[in-house]
Amino acid sequence: MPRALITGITGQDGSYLCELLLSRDIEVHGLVRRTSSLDRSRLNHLFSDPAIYGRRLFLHYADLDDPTTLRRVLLKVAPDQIYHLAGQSHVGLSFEIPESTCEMTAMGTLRLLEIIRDLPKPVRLFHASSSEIFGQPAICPQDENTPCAPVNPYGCAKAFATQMVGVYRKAFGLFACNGIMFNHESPRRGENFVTRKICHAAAAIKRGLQKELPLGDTSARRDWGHARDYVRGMMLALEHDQPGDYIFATGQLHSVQDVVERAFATVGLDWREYVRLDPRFMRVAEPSNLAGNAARAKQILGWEPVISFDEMIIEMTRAELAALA
Ligand code: G4F
Repeated sequence: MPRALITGITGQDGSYLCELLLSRDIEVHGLVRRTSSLDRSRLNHLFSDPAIYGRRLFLHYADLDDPTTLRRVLLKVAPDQIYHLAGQSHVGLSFEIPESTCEMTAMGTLRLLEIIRDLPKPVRLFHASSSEIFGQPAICPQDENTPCAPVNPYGCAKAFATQMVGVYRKAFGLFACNGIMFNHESPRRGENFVTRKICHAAAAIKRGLQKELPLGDTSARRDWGHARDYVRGMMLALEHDQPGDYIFATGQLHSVQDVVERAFATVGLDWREYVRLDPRFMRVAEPSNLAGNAARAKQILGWEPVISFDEMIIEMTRAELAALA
Protein backbone atom coordinates (compact mmCIF):
# COMPACT_ATOMS: atom_id res chain seq x y z
CA MET A 1 0.00 0.00 0.00
CA PRO A 2 1.52 3.41 -0.96
CA ARG A 3 2.07 5.76 1.97
CA ALA A 4 1.36 9.50 2.01
CA LEU A 5 2.23 12.10 4.62
CA ILE A 6 0.21 15.32 4.90
CA THR A 7 1.34 18.45 6.70
CA GLY A 8 -1.76 20.45 7.65
CA ILE A 9 -3.98 17.35 7.73
CA THR A 10 -6.49 18.92 10.14
CA GLY A 11 -7.26 21.86 7.82
CA GLN A 12 -9.86 22.13 5.08
CA ASP A 13 -7.65 20.79 2.29
CA GLY A 14 -5.87 18.26 4.49
CA SER A 15 -9.12 16.66 5.59
CA TYR A 16 -10.52 16.35 2.05
CA LEU A 17 -7.20 15.07 0.76
CA CYS A 18 -7.03 12.52 3.57
CA GLU A 19 -10.47 11.16 2.61
CA LEU A 20 -9.54 11.05 -1.07
CA LEU A 21 -6.26 9.19 -0.50
CA LEU A 22 -7.87 6.68 1.88
CA SER A 23 -10.53 6.00 -0.79
CA ARG A 24 -7.66 5.20 -3.21
CA ASP A 25 -6.14 2.68 -0.78
CA ILE A 26 -3.26 4.95 0.19
CA GLU A 27 -2.11 4.80 3.83
CA VAL A 28 -2.23 8.30 5.30
CA HIS A 29 0.03 9.83 7.94
CA GLY A 30 -0.67 13.34 9.20
CA LEU A 31 1.57 15.80 10.99
CA VAL A 32 -0.10 17.72 13.79
CA ARG A 33 1.26 20.50 15.98
CA ARG A 34 1.49 19.75 19.67
CA THR A 35 -0.70 22.60 20.88
CA SER A 36 -3.19 22.83 23.68
CA SER A 37 -6.03 22.90 21.14
CA LEU A 38 -7.28 19.47 20.12
CA ASP A 39 -9.67 20.76 17.48
CA ARG A 40 -9.57 18.06 14.82
CA SER A 41 -13.26 18.32 14.06
CA ARG A 42 -12.83 17.97 10.29
CA LEU A 43 -11.40 14.47 10.80
CA ASN A 44 -13.48 13.24 13.75
CA HIS A 45 -15.52 10.89 11.57
CA LEU A 46 -12.28 9.12 10.56
CA PHE A 47 -10.77 9.07 14.05
CA SER A 48 -13.84 7.40 15.45
CA ASP A 49 -13.75 4.64 12.83
CA PRO A 50 -11.67 1.73 14.25
CA ALA A 51 -11.24 0.28 10.74
CA ILE A 52 -9.41 3.46 9.71
CA TYR A 53 -7.68 5.26 12.60
CA GLY A 54 -4.59 3.36 13.73
CA ARG A 55 -4.86 0.98 10.76
CA ARG A 56 -4.74 3.18 7.62
CA LEU A 57 -4.62 6.65 9.15
CA PHE A 58 -1.96 7.76 11.65
CA LEU A 59 -1.07 11.06 13.32
CA HIS A 60 2.37 12.23 14.40
CA TYR A 61 3.37 15.26 16.43
CA ALA A 62 5.82 17.51 14.58
CA ASP A 63 6.24 21.16 13.79
CA LEU A 64 7.70 22.92 10.77
CA ASP A 65 9.96 24.95 13.09
CA ASP A 66 11.34 21.81 14.74
CA PRO A 67 13.51 20.12 12.07
CA THR A 68 14.85 17.39 14.37
CA THR A 69 11.38 16.04 15.11
CA LEU A 70 10.33 16.52 11.50
CA ARG A 71 13.29 14.50 10.27
CA ARG A 72 12.64 11.77 12.82
CA VAL A 73 9.00 11.42 11.76
CA LEU A 74 9.89 11.38 8.06
CA LEU A 75 12.51 8.67 8.61
CA LYS A 76 10.07 6.59 10.65
CA VAL A 77 7.10 6.92 8.28
CA ALA A 78 9.19 6.66 5.08
CA PRO A 79 6.39 8.05 2.90
CA ASP A 80 6.20 7.70 -0.89
CA GLN A 81 4.42 11.06 -1.17
CA ILE A 82 4.38 14.22 0.93
CA TYR A 83 1.62 16.82 0.59
CA HIS A 84 2.85 20.02 2.21
CA LEU A 85 -0.26 22.06 3.07
CA ALA A 86 0.63 23.50 6.49
CA GLY A 87 1.33 27.13 7.30
CA GLN A 88 -0.29 30.35 8.44
CA SER A 89 -2.74 30.91 5.56
CA HIS A 90 -4.67 34.07 6.46
CA VAL A 91 -3.55 36.97 4.28
CA GLY A 92 -4.95 39.76 6.50
CA LEU A 93 -3.34 38.22 9.58
CA SER A 94 0.03 38.04 7.82
CA PHE A 95 0.31 41.84 8.14
CA GLU A 96 -0.02 41.47 11.92
CA ILE A 97 2.30 38.46 12.33
CA PRO A 98 4.68 38.72 9.35
CA GLU A 99 7.66 37.09 11.04
CA SER A 100 5.88 33.93 12.18
CA THR A 101 4.08 33.75 8.80
CA CYS A 102 7.44 33.72 7.01
CA GLU A 103 8.95 31.39 9.61
CA MET A 104 6.30 28.71 9.04
CA THR A 105 5.40 29.22 5.39
CA ALA A 106 8.75 30.13 3.86
CA MET A 107 11.38 28.64 6.18
CA GLY A 108 9.17 25.67 7.07
CA THR A 109 9.08 24.67 3.41
CA LEU A 110 12.83 25.09 3.03
CA ARG A 111 13.43 22.91 6.10
CA LEU A 112 11.20 20.23 4.64
CA LEU A 113 13.08 20.36 1.32
CA GLU A 114 16.41 20.03 3.13
CA ILE A 115 15.20 16.95 5.02
CA ILE A 116 13.69 15.37 1.89
CA ARG A 117 16.98 15.89 0.05
CA ASP A 118 18.73 13.66 2.61
CA LEU A 119 16.09 10.92 2.88
CA PRO A 120 17.36 7.45 1.94
CA LYS A 121 14.23 6.71 -0.12
CA PRO A 122 13.10 9.12 -2.91
CA VAL A 123 9.81 10.83 -2.09
CA ARG A 124 7.40 12.88 -4.20
CA LEU A 125 6.54 16.32 -2.79
CA PHE A 126 3.48 18.47 -3.47
CA HIS A 127 3.69 22.05 -2.19
CA ALA A 128 0.45 24.02 -1.89
CA SER A 129 1.41 27.41 -3.29
CA SER A 130 -0.99 30.30 -3.75
CA SER A 131 -2.26 32.84 -6.26
CA GLU A 132 -1.09 35.43 -3.70
CA ILE A 133 2.41 35.07 -5.19
CA PHE A 134 1.15 37.11 -8.18
CA GLY A 135 -0.09 40.15 -6.20
CA GLN A 136 -1.27 42.72 -8.74
CA PRO A 137 -0.24 41.11 -12.03
CA ALA A 138 -0.31 42.97 -15.34
CA ILE A 139 -1.45 39.77 -17.09
CA CYS A 140 -4.87 38.20 -16.51
CA PRO A 141 -5.44 35.27 -16.30
CA GLN A 142 -2.18 34.14 -14.71
CA ASP A 143 -0.34 30.98 -15.67
CA GLU A 144 2.75 29.11 -14.47
CA ASN A 145 5.04 31.66 -16.19
CA THR A 146 3.49 34.81 -14.69
CA PRO A 147 6.14 36.64 -12.61
CA CYS A 148 5.83 36.72 -8.82
CA ALA A 149 4.89 40.19 -7.48
CA PRO A 150 3.33 39.65 -4.03
CA VAL A 151 1.70 42.54 -2.14
CA ASN A 152 1.55 41.06 1.39
CA PRO A 153 3.81 39.08 3.77
CA TYR A 154 1.91 35.85 3.10
CA GLY A 155 2.40 36.21 -0.67
CA CYS A 156 6.12 36.91 -0.14
CA ALA A 157 6.50 33.80 2.02
CA LYS A 158 4.66 31.66 -0.56
CA ALA A 159 6.74 33.12 -3.41
CA PHE A 160 9.94 32.14 -1.55
CA ALA A 161 8.65 28.62 -0.86
CA THR A 162 7.42 28.16 -4.45
CA GLN A 163 10.72 29.23 -5.94
CA MET A 164 12.68 27.02 -3.52
CA VAL A 165 10.62 24.02 -4.63
CA GLY A 166 11.61 24.83 -8.23
CA VAL A 167 15.26 25.29 -7.24
CA TYR A 168 15.40 21.93 -5.41
CA ARG A 169 13.68 20.19 -8.33
CA LYS A 170 16.28 21.51 -10.78
CA ALA A 171 19.39 21.44 -8.57
CA PHE A 172 18.85 18.13 -6.76
CA GLY A 173 16.47 16.29 -9.08
CA LEU A 174 13.69 16.06 -6.47
CA PHE A 175 10.23 15.05 -7.64
CA ALA A 176 8.75 18.30 -6.28
CA CYS A 177 5.62 20.03 -7.59
CA ASN A 178 3.99 23.38 -6.89
CA GLY A 179 0.23 23.61 -7.11
CA ILE A 180 -0.50 27.32 -7.47
CA MET A 181 -3.88 27.25 -5.78
CA PHE A 182 -6.40 30.00 -6.34
CA ASN A 183 -9.03 30.52 -3.60
CA HIS A 184 -10.85 27.32 -2.75
CA GLU A 185 -13.66 27.02 -0.28
CA SER A 186 -16.09 24.52 1.23
CA PRO A 187 -18.22 24.00 4.35
CA ARG A 188 -14.90 23.10 6.06
CA ARG A 189 -13.32 26.51 5.36
CA GLY A 190 -12.01 28.37 8.43
CA GLU A 191 -14.51 30.85 9.85
CA ASN A 192 -12.32 33.93 9.31
CA PHE A 193 -12.24 33.53 5.52
CA VAL A 194 -14.81 35.62 3.75
CA THR A 195 -16.98 32.96 2.06
CA ARG A 196 -17.48 30.96 5.25
CA LYS A 197 -18.00 34.15 7.27
CA ILE A 198 -20.77 35.25 4.89
CA CYS A 199 -22.47 31.84 4.61
CA HIS A 200 -22.36 31.40 8.38
CA ALA A 201 -23.78 34.90 8.97
CA ALA A 202 -26.62 34.42 6.46
CA ALA A 203 -27.62 31.18 8.23
CA ALA A 204 -27.19 32.63 11.75
CA ILE A 205 -29.29 35.70 10.87
CA LYS A 206 -31.94 33.43 9.40
CA ARG A 207 -32.01 31.45 12.65
CA GLY A 208 -32.21 34.66 14.72
CA LEU A 209 -28.75 34.13 16.24
CA GLN A 210 -26.95 37.10 14.64
CA LYS A 211 -28.12 40.62 13.77
CA GLU A 212 -25.74 41.93 11.13
CA LEU A 213 -22.73 41.09 8.98
CA PRO A 214 -19.71 43.45 9.13
CA LEU A 215 -17.48 43.17 6.05
CA GLY A 216 -14.46 44.83 4.46
CA ASP A 217 -14.18 45.49 0.75
CA THR A 218 -17.20 43.81 -0.91
CA SER A 219 -16.03 44.84 -4.39
CA ALA A 220 -12.89 42.64 -4.04
CA ARG A 221 -12.91 39.87 -6.62
CA ARG A 222 -11.44 36.39 -6.47
CA ASP A 223 -11.28 33.21 -8.56
CA TRP A 224 -13.17 30.90 -6.19
CA GLY A 225 -13.32 27.11 -6.64
CA HIS A 226 -14.28 24.18 -4.43
CA ALA A 227 -11.64 22.54 -2.19
CA ARG A 228 -12.78 19.02 -3.16
CA ASP A 229 -11.85 19.77 -6.79
CA TYR A 230 -8.50 21.22 -5.79
CA VAL A 231 -7.30 18.32 -3.63
CA ARG A 232 -7.97 16.01 -6.60
CA GLY A 233 -5.49 18.17 -8.53
CA MET A 234 -2.90 17.69 -5.79
CA MET A 235 -3.18 13.91 -6.05
CA LEU A 236 -3.01 13.97 -9.87
CA ALA A 237 0.16 16.10 -9.74
CA LEU A 238 1.96 13.41 -7.72
CA GLU A 239 0.55 10.54 -9.81
CA HIS A 240 2.06 11.99 -13.00
CA ASP A 241 5.38 10.56 -14.15
CA GLN A 242 7.11 13.98 -14.27
CA PRO A 243 7.22 16.70 -11.60
CA GLY A 244 5.99 20.18 -12.52
CA ASP A 245 4.12 23.31 -11.49
CA TYR A 246 0.40 23.70 -12.10
CA ILE A 247 -2.20 26.43 -11.75
CA PHE A 248 -5.41 25.16 -10.10
CA ALA A 249 -8.18 27.68 -10.75
CA THR A 250 -11.59 28.13 -12.36
CA GLY A 251 -10.61 31.18 -14.44
CA GLN A 252 -13.78 32.99 -13.33
CA LEU A 253 -13.89 36.05 -11.10
CA HIS A 254 -16.65 36.76 -8.59
CA SER A 255 -16.89 39.58 -6.06
CA VAL A 256 -17.43 39.34 -2.30
CA GLN A 257 -20.76 41.01 -3.10
CA ASP A 258 -21.66 38.02 -5.35
CA VAL A 259 -21.04 35.71 -2.38
CA VAL A 260 -23.27 37.89 -0.18
CA GLU A 261 -26.12 37.89 -2.69
CA ARG A 262 -25.97 34.12 -3.34
CA ALA A 263 -25.78 33.22 0.38
CA PHE A 264 -28.61 35.54 1.45
CA ALA A 265 -30.79 34.39 -1.48
CA THR A 266 -30.25 30.79 -0.28
CA VAL A 267 -31.78 31.63 3.11
CA GLY A 268 -34.45 33.89 1.57
CA LEU A 269 -33.29 37.19 3.15
CA ASP A 270 -32.52 40.64 1.70
CA TRP A 271 -28.80 41.25 2.32
CA ARG A 272 -29.30 45.06 2.30
CA GLU A 273 -30.87 44.87 5.74
CA TYR A 274 -27.87 43.15 7.36
CA VAL A 275 -24.56 43.89 5.63
CA ARG A 276 -22.49 46.88 6.80
CA LEU A 277 -19.03 48.14 5.98
CA ASP A 278 -16.48 47.70 8.77
CA PRO A 279 -13.05 49.29 8.17
CA ARG A 280 -11.44 46.72 10.49
CA PHE A 281 -11.77 44.17 7.71
CA MET A 282 -10.23 46.34 5.00
CA ARG A 283 -6.76 45.17 3.92
CA VAL A 284 -3.64 47.37 3.84
CA ALA A 285 -3.12 46.23 0.23
CA GLU A 286 -5.42 44.17 -1.98
CA PRO A 287 -4.24 41.93 -4.80
CA SER A 288 -6.14 42.49 -8.03
CA ASN A 289 -7.09 40.57 -11.17
CA LEU A 290 -6.25 37.20 -9.62
CA ALA A 291 -7.78 34.72 -12.06
CA GLY A 292 -5.98 31.57 -13.07
CA ASN A 293 -5.44 29.81 -16.38
CA ALA A 294 -5.46 26.08 -15.54
CA ALA A 295 -4.85 24.93 -19.14
CA ARG A 296 -1.62 23.16 -18.22
CA ALA A 297 -3.28 21.15 -15.43
CA LYS A 298 -6.04 20.20 -17.84
CA GLN A 299 -3.68 19.20 -20.62
CA ILE A 300 -1.11 17.28 -18.55
CA LEU A 301 -3.17 15.98 -15.61
CA GLY A 302 -6.66 15.93 -17.12
CA TRP A 303 -7.77 18.16 -14.22
CA GLU A 304 -10.80 20.43 -14.40
CA PRO A 305 -13.00 21.90 -11.66
CA VAL A 306 -16.51 20.45 -11.71
CA ILE A 307 -18.27 22.30 -8.87
CA SER A 308 -19.60 25.78 -9.82
CA PHE A 309 -19.43 28.94 -7.71
CA ASP A 310 -23.22 28.95 -7.17
CA GLU A 311 -23.31 25.26 -6.18
CA MET A 312 -20.50 25.85 -3.71
CA ILE A 313 -22.04 28.88 -1.96
CA ILE A 314 -25.41 27.13 -1.75
CA GLU A 315 -23.75 23.99 -0.28
CA MET A 316 -21.85 26.11 2.26
CA THR A 317 -24.91 28.09 3.32
CA ARG A 318 -27.08 24.98 3.65
CA ALA A 319 -24.36 23.31 5.74
CA GLU A 320 -24.40 26.31 8.10
CA LEU A 321 -28.18 26.21 8.33
CA ALA A 322 -28.05 22.50 9.16
CA ALA A 323 -25.35 23.05 11.81
CA LEU A 324 -27.50 25.73 13.50
CA ALA A 325 -30.77 23.77 13.34
O1 G4F B 1 -11.41 34.91 2.18
P1 G4F B 1 -10.20 35.77 2.23
O2 G4F B 1 -9.66 36.10 3.57
O3 G4F B 1 -9.12 35.07 1.31
P2 G4F B 1 -7.79 35.59 0.59
O4 G4F B 1 -7.21 36.76 1.29
O5 G4F B 1 -8.08 35.77 -0.86
O6 G4F B 1 -6.79 34.36 0.80
C1 G4F B 1 -7.19 33.01 0.62
O7 G4F B 1 -6.96 32.60 -0.70
C2 G4F B 1 -5.57 32.64 -1.12
C3 G4F B 1 -5.50 32.16 -2.56
O8 G4F B 1 -5.79 30.81 -2.64
C4 G4F B 1 -4.76 31.77 -0.20
F1 G4F B 1 -3.47 31.84 -0.57
C5 G4F B 1 -4.91 32.22 1.23
O9 G4F B 1 -4.20 31.34 2.08
C6 G4F B 1 -6.37 32.17 1.58
O10 G4F B 1 -6.82 30.83 1.53
O11 G4F B 1 -10.49 37.17 1.49
C7 G4F B 1 -11.02 37.23 0.20
C8 G4F B 1 -11.36 38.67 -0.13
C9 G4F B 1 -10.22 39.65 0.14
O12 G4F B 1 -10.14 40.55 -0.93
C10 G4F B 1 -10.68 40.41 1.40
O13 G4F B 1 -10.17 41.73 1.49
O14 G4F B 1 -12.44 39.10 0.70
C11 G4F B 1 -12.17 40.41 1.18
N1 G4F B 1 -12.95 40.64 2.38
C12 G4F B 1 -13.93 41.58 2.51
N2 G4F B 1 -14.43 41.54 3.75
C13 G4F B 1 -12.84 39.98 3.54
C14 G4F B 1 -13.78 40.55 4.40
N3 G4F B 1 -12.04 38.94 3.91
C15 G4F B 1 -12.18 38.46 5.17
N4 G4F B 1 -11.41 37.41 5.56
N5 G4F B 1 -13.09 39.00 6.07
C16 G4F B 1 -13.92 40.06 5.74
O15 G4F B 1 -14.73 40.52 6.52
